[in-house]
Amino acid sequence: MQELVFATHNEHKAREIQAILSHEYRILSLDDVKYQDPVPENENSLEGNASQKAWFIHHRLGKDCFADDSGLEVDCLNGAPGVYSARYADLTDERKADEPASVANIRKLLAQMHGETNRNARFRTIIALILDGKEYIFEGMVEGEILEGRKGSGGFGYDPVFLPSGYTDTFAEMSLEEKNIISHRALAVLKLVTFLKKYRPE
Ligand code: ITT
Repeated sequence: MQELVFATHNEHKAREIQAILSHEYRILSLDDVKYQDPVPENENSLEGNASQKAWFIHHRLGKDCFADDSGLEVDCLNGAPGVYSARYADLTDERKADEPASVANIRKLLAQMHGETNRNARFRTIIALILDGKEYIFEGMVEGEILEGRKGSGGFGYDPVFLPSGYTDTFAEMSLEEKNIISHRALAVLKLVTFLKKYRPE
């Protein structure tokens, strides 16, 4: 069975993809291959980060691999927080001691958007795959809008303020199964999996 390293320390993400690809590929997380060091992620776009992480691990381990990066892009903020979604509040020191990042990030986002009528936004995921020395990019996207306050207690990150287009529930009000049908991450993974299932080396 062909092995594919997923350049993440997040076991949960790795196991999810393994479940879909169980017969064709063996997915190894960085912990599976005993790679403990951080993976650099200092580009200024999702594409740049996913690509940087995938090539970095490929060069370190000499193996086929893939990496992902995701973010929330808000139109009236010119695409922010985007690639900085995980540390949006930290960028401007707006996180109180002991406060979870997501609480501070949402507070900052709502303050930045106060009074804005154009609340269009999207979540985007990029996956970069290095296979037989070549790079392939997959994108997943979900359009929606940012509410004026939080709704729901599930999910993570910006889920309580993100209402996907055509739905009445925020991501934080959906079950994981419901979110996984329409989410940016699920759509990018589906494209990766479809590609891998059809792939034949030249
Ligand atoms: P890694 O350890 O895998 O890098 P991460 O938390 O950085 O995990 P991502 O790169 O997938 O996760 O996403 C970056 C940030 O974008 C994440 O911390 C959230 O703030 C936000 N985000 C991404 N996907 C999201 C989702 O489905 N719901 C809510 N927020 C999300």
